Amino acid sequence: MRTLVTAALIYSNGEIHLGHLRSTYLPADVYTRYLKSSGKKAIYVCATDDHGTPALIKAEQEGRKPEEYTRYWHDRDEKEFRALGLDFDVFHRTHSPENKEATIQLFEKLRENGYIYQKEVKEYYCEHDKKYLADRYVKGKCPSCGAENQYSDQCEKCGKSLKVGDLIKPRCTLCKKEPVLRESEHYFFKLSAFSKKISAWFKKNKELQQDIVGYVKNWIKEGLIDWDMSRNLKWGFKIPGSNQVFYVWFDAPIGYISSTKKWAKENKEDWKKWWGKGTKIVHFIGKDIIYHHYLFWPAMLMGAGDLPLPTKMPARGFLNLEGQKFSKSRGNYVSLKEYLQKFDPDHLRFYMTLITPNANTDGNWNWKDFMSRVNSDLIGNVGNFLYRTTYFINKYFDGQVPSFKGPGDFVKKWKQEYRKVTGHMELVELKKGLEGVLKLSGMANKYFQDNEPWKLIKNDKKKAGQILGVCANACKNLCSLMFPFTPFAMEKLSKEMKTKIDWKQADQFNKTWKISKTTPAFKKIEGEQIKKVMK
Ligand code: B3M
Ligand code: ZN
Repeated sequence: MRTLVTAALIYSNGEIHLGHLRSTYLPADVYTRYLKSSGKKAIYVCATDDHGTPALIKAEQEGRKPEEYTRYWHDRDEKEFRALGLDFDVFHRTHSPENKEATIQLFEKLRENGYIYQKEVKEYYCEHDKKYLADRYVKGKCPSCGAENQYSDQCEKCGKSLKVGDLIKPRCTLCKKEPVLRESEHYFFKLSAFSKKISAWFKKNKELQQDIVGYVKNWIKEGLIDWDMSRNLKWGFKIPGSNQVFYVWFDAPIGYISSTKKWAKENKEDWKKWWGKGTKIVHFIGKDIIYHHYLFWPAMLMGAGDLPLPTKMPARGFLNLEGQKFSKSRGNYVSLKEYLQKFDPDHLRFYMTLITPNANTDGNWNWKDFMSRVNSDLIGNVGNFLYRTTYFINKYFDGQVPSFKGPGDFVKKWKQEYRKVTGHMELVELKKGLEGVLKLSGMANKYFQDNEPWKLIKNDKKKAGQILGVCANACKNLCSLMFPFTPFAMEKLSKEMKTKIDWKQADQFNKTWKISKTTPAFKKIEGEQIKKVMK
């Protein structure tokens, strides 16, 4: 069995902030690292989403070409993501030859299979700017929930996908004047033809997030509307035989496939195996793009006929900062770049996982809570145990892990909890998984504390060795179990301890070996650092 993990493709038109990481990029990485460290075949595929109007508008404002503008963000995003330890197997872009080819192929297939048709539609046109105004060139009030300042293709407040003419009091975002409606011929994808098939798939695939399936079913009940998938724009892939380009949401998910192709070519793999039988496809997404992933995307795949459907699509909610929405203009905002200049990537990964359940509820980043969880749970619990055990072995046993027997009880309890943790990880319950690992570390600390090896060392070195042998194995195991969450520290520690990261072996207590000097795995966060960032 193979697993292909993706995270929603990030728009290449601005900085990554902490909110992006919570719903998608970090959990996808933790999950893939878990799979790989368990010896499973898995890849983590991501890319930038380059088309669409925001990138074009911003590039125009800065007097740059959209190709070049989006490339800048692609390169910068990749660098910052990797600095957080996101270990993509490929980080490609949707504005690529591979994606162009895959998009046109899929479009042609859908057309052959009768799912594409052309229809006259009204389009916003600005008589002042002499321009057709696609999607984000127009803002107004959402007809569904009443939120002001929403773009014409989707309401960010209620998630509803909108069509031209839906917005109340539309405005051109360039000149703020009211646009007129003009007729123009667009391409449509027959989403309405897939209601039954998608419903049947929901029934069959129990691995999909059930609360979400529940309300997507309601959307289906309300009736699916065919999808306008072409635009009068100069940026995007040209539709064969037309002057229009594909709507960004058409070629974006195809980026999952084309990025896999790119990876396969460079790694001498067969991409079809990764998009075929025997592969589980897991898309991590934010709650604002459920419509696109639970409806558009499976319909596109079904319509093409020969591509596998997603197995899981974990969708998580947004992140608030100190109880308020992220907002650059209001200053309630932390970019990933700024975070990385001031703090440790592992600390973010640890805290973010703890505040992110496997659900589409929102979460909150609180700097004081961040400091206290890192200092007490990560360092006080895990770091402390790892360091004092290895320190003792170096000091009193010259780094040689003493041989030992048992102890049955402790190992039995460890194995039980370990099985639970593994079960959580399989179900993408990463927060529960990490909490379970913390429980294991707490158990190990208690074992150390209750047996007082620092006292034994003076008059019963053999017994002290017995305790420390168990603890050393617990360290080896914790190192594997913490690896998906805090990979930088665990990679360093596994080198110092001379152990291998291997999730499958992380319930085994049967090793003696020689370790070398260790350094504390984590560095404490100081109150001063937090004060500074809270301004
Ligand atoms: N770029 C929107 C988002 O990141 C979009 C995702 C595309 S996934 C194919 O929320
Ligand atoms: Zn205008």
